[in-house]
Amino acid sequence: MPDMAGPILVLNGPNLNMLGTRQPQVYGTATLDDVVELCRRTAARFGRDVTAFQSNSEGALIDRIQAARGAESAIVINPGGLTHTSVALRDALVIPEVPIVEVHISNVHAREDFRRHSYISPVADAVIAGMGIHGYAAAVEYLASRD
Ligand code: DHK
Repeated sequence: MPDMAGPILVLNGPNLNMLGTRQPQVYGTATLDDVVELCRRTAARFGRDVTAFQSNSEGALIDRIQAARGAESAIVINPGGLTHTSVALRDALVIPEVPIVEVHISNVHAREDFRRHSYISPVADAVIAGMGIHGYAAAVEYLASRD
């Protein structure tokens, strides 16, 4: 089983590589590199490491989640648009058997109706939406301090 002090995996799905330039009025001006750096700094305060992965491909995300089993001790995931569509991503997320926090930069409940349903939330321990990139830091802090 996973080493409980192992790295926290920070996963980002489709279009999150465009953070900083994509609809900054919705997603802010920080880049994905800024997000990963914030997660690393937050984890370091708890003596923990972060591994990070982003893909626009559902299959690549699923492969990376499967590889987390026994390797990472927790997952922070912003699944992007796959939040609202992907049973396969949800099925993959239970494979590593680690705590999961689902993060959305925007408040998905204050946007289009289709963003209000998440296939991921039922398998997540916690869900954060609308805190901007601070949501990632809150997720890492929660996961690092609960082990
Ligand atoms: C990011 C996306 O790419 C959208 O598809 C989601 C989420 C919301 C976010 O707020 O981070 O609907």
